[in-house]
Amino acid sequence: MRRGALIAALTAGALSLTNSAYAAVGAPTPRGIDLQPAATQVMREIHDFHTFLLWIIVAISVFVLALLLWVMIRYNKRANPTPKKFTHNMFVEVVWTIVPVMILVVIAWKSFPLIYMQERIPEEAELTLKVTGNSWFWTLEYPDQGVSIAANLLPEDEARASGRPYLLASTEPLLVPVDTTVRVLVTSNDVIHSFAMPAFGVKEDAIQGRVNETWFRVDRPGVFYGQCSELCGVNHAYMPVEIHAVSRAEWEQWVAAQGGTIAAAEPAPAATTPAETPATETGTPAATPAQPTR
Ligand SMILES: [Cu+2]
Repeated sequence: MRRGALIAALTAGALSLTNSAYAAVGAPTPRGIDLQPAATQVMREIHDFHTFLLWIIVAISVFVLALLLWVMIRYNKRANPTPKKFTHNMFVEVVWTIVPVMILVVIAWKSFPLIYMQERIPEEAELTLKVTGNSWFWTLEYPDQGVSIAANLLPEDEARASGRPYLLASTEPLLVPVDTTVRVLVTSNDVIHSFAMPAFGVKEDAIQGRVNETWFRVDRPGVFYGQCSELCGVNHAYMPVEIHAVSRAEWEQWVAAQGGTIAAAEPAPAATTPAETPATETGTPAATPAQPTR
């Protein structure tokens, strides 16, 4: 299916859910070779870093190819019948040690800040999303709003009937508000899973007994798909994540429809991140009351 048709089909399916005008779709496309279009600043930076690495790889590959061709042509048996017998060259050895080290330092210089950016939750995080991996579905919760949904694989016949992508669509899409910094807490009820949303630049392991943290801030409405990205067992391929980014008003309507409550504006949380959220560790999300402070 071409991207345009895919967007149309997905939008039609999504429209019936939330009446939103979806502008974007984050999903794999047939014969696609590039990364998915970015929906967050982190993913844009990942795109840039990817392009930066690609040019370094191209330059090294072209250089090595040129050296090989030069040796094959200039120093073959016919062109160079009596080869020299030396075995060391101090200058060349120093160069081929120093230059790769410098290339690695440049790559590290670019990549370390990006890793830091991905893992450091901004202090102004406005919303907390708790993600729990189960064999084999996701529990997605907004603890402060008292909303919890279980996202299972949408059966194939239902997916085909509604024009949504089988293996990516879930029974209950999660809604997130656009232009909102969302703190994501990731854990597991059983084996190790991984919560991955390519368009957001998010991939975080879900580990039982641990809470891993990451964040995203979606900057445009759309339908975005991810999958479990850690081999977790027989149904690993059947635990998709479907996230709809919508306006704040639509998100609030959805929260209310789920039986949740929007607390008054949260005070900006301190830099301390919630290392302890044991209340829902068992995966049976208690009807958490709104927690105005954190
Ligand atoms: Cu999994």
